[in-house]
Amino acid sequence: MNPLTQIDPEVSAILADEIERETSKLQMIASENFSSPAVLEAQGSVFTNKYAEGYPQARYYQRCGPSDTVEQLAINRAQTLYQAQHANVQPHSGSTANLAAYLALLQPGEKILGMDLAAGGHLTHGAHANFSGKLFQAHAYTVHPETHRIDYDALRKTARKVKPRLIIAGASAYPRNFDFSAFRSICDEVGAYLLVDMAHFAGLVAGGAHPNPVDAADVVTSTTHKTLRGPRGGFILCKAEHARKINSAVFPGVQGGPLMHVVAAKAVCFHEAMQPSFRDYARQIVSNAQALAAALLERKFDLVTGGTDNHLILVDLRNQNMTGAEAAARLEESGIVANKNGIPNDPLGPRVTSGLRLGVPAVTTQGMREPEMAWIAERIARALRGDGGAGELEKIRHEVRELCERFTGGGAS
Ligand code: DSN
Repeated sequence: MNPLTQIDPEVSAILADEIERETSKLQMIASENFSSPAVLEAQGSVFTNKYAEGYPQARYYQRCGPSDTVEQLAINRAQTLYQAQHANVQPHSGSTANLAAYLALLQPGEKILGMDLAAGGHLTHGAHANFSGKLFQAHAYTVHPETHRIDYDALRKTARKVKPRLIIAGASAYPRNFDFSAFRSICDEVGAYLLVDMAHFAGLVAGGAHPNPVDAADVVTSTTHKTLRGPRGGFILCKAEHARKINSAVFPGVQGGPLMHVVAAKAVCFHEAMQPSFRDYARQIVSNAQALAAALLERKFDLVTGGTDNHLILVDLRNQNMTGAEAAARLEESGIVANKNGIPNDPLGPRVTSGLRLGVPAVTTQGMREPEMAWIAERIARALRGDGGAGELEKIRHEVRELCERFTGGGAS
């Protein structure tokens, strides 16, 4: 008997419900994935019990031998995987990684320049409601009004005018690659640090399917649970000259004790990402996203930037007479889980939106390939274009369940 079923049947039943949902619906939220049983085992391990404030060989608690070994292993693996001079694997999340990076490089009140939230940027890149917009003078760059790609000439002009101390490259809903050398040259011209937040595409970088930002950037921040397919958490890579400042900004600057069970799971995730099969996985993510984009374009959907270079697609729903909120609800009813998302210059607010963000990291982990992407595009078209009647959505939901039963490569089972 699983002790949880005896000790807390209520939570046990909720977990069973989550497993059922993860395995019977298509998980197409771009920032989600299925981590492996090995990652889940390390994350659910006895390291949950241990306090290890400090860093390997320099702890504030006794009996940290295994903690030192596992953290050093995670550090070494992260450095090797990304060819980085220094790694800090303690940030609890991408947000705390960004907070620590800012506090390491900047004084409160200094200027930062990040991608506008409304153009696909992230809250921690200077949104007014976030610490990044409250602690720093936040300025934003946006995308070209027609191509919806980053306009590097416009970015250079904005940087010359604003004179930020830090420029951030990275986003939550940008379907194209970043030109890191263009960012570096703009930073050099205006005397700014370059921070690359690779949270979304860290797995693609690890698998060689996206340019590596480590050389161009002063600091790279990331999460481990998106395309990288590890536990929920963050990490930071940087040049050796910033190592001390980054370490002391993470601990004791932003956090207390590291989550050693998550650090152990990060070590496993970096190990998995070093395997040759992970290169195939990363390449397949991009091929799947491009196949899904092509199939949606064939069905007359408008895609922001006209397609994708990475793991995600942003559908502009304005020609479908449907909001992002309606589309996401209809899709969930059909067994396809995605999220509403603002599009550049969205006329609707963030609770409604005119866009739908679709990601393929999780379905690629399950083993789906290009034919399944065309299959999914057809169901998306049926779900969004039909009359939305419960009968049609239920029919699609059954078809989706049958598809999911054939692809059980996910980590949840
Ligand atoms: N909330 C994440 C996403 O869905 O993109 C980013 O942190």
